[in-house]
Amino acid sequence: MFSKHDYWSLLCRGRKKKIVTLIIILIVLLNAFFYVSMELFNTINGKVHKQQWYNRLHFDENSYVDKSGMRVIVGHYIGGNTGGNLSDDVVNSNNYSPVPGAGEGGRPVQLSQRELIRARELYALHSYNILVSDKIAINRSLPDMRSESCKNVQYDSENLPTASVIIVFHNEAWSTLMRTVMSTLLRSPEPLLREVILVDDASERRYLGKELDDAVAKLDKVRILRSSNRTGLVGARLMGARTAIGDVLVFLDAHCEVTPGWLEPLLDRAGSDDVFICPHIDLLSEDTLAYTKSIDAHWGAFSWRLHFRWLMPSEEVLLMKSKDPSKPYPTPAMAGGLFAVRKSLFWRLGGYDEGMLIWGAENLELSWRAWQCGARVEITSCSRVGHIFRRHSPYKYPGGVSKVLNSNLARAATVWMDEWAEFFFKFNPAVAAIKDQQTVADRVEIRKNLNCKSFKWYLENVWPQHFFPTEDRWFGRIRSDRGGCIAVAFGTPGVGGPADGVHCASDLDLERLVVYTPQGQIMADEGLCLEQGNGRAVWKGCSDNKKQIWLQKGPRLRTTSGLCLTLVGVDINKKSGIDDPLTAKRCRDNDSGQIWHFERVPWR
Ligand code: LR7
Ligand code: MN
Repeated sequence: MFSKHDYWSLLCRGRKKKIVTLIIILIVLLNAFFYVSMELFNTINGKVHKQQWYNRLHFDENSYVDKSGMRVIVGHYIGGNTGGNLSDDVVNSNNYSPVPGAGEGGRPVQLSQRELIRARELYALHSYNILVSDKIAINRSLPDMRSESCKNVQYDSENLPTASVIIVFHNEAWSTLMRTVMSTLLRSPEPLLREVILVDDASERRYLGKELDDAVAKLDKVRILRSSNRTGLVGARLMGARTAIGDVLVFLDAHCEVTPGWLEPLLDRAGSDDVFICPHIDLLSEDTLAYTKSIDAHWGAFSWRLHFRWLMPSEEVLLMKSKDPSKPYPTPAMAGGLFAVRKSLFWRLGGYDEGMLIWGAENLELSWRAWQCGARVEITSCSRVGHIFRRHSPYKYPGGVSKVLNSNLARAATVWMDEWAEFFFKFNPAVAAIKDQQTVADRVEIRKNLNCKSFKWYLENVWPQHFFPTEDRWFGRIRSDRGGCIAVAFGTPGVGGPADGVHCASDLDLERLVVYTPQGQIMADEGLCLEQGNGRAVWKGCSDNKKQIWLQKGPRLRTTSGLCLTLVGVDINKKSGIDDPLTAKRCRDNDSGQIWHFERVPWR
């Protein structure tokens, strides 16, 4: 018999033996290396894949949350595709199947790799993760989101007005819609909730027909109205409002979840009959449906192109909030979907502009009308409602997105904005082109009959921090003697971006034009001001900061400490000054980078 050793000795001896052993060890090592790298590759690849999916869902150059968390920007809608390559059966069936515990307490729901792929295929249907929504019970629990000071407020519940909650929808997901309804039923004090009115804006999905009727029939206080033609959210809300029997109309989007104590602060304030009161809108993640607190200090306003924006509120409001966080505070504009108003006030001020189609601009119109005609728009942090914010519109816009949006914007601007309507039209030719097709005589009549104030009054009194041009603000292009202009570079993601010399472009290019205030602020669209940073100048949210003051001394712009705004020449061969950094430097006699030409552009 051979021992192990003999066997080896038979095969090879001496040096040969050593070489074979080495080769075997090498093969084993190589194998291990290969295995480890394959694993690594798979993990990384898996991660990249996941991240790409996530990024694709989130990326939208018109909307972002600032890194500092100070400012949330809500973009205009870009029409998504409505799930064109999904089968009829998939589009029309309700796949609600709650998994015990999923999403309870507002926690996120995570999917397996396989489910993620499916979720991605289905995403276009609703522009949120329907697979996740279908796993979460329609009566899931949510945490009490109120601050301590809000919890301590005692409401005179006996004497609060009653609510008609109006929820309009077009092709909404069953689980999301029902969760909006159930959360309302579960978290509204019984005597205060008169009814929940669902208004179906001509949905095409099968599960929103009889199946929904049957579900609603089992619920006390809930009824459903159906519009036979697609009227848009304004038409649908009006349809609901006309039949409402409660004292206060409370509007909600069809993908909301209300939290404990949400209704009382709204009814308490709406009772006063001169205010449109909005809840604090929290976020329901479109990917995981996690309930996430949104930034505490925000109010609603709009950009030069009339895109709705969340901005930092005024110092005054911040101070008021810090003194008493439970006190409702004013906002120049509302987001539009979630608010309460006494029914009598809603109708007295002219309801809604029925000429507004499908989606958009009705929130600005209503906000301007409220303020200019003697009412107010406010937000109460004590009423917390979650809303799924979608980055793309999942439904169709008959006539085309831009046509619909532009005509709504044209109507709102024409009726309420006075001189600033001319500003808006001048720089938005596509809107100007269709403005004369709008018949707004009845809306102008309402403005006259209610004796409403001017837009100038609105800007000066409701939103004095605004960044629009005015009679006493210079407007135009500030061009460096070296060639570049002072403007936010294209693609700079808003707040905190470094400031460079930018291509000057044409008179109609809003992105290249700035407001120069008598105080010395250089303001661009989106409320960005040129600020001297540490070393470089940056674009920052406009504020009272002294570093945002640039005083005009002849052709120079000087900081309060006497430095000169300079377009620094990095490359001496480059004459244009484009992409060169802006900064404040010691003033010099012969630096062309410190010489600025003010080219006025009429703003209307
Ligand atoms: O043709 C339509 N018919 C409808 O019934 C189009 C829409 N709708 C319904 C729709 O199903 C939904 O329930 O109207 C509701 C609002 O539509 P969304 O959810 O597509 O709008 P949004 O949430 O993106 O847009 C905001 O701005 C809109 C401007 O027209 C409306 O005012 C929305 O109500 C408003 N939503 C909010 O304010 C929620 C908070 C946003 C934030 C942050
Ligand atoms: Mn919505």
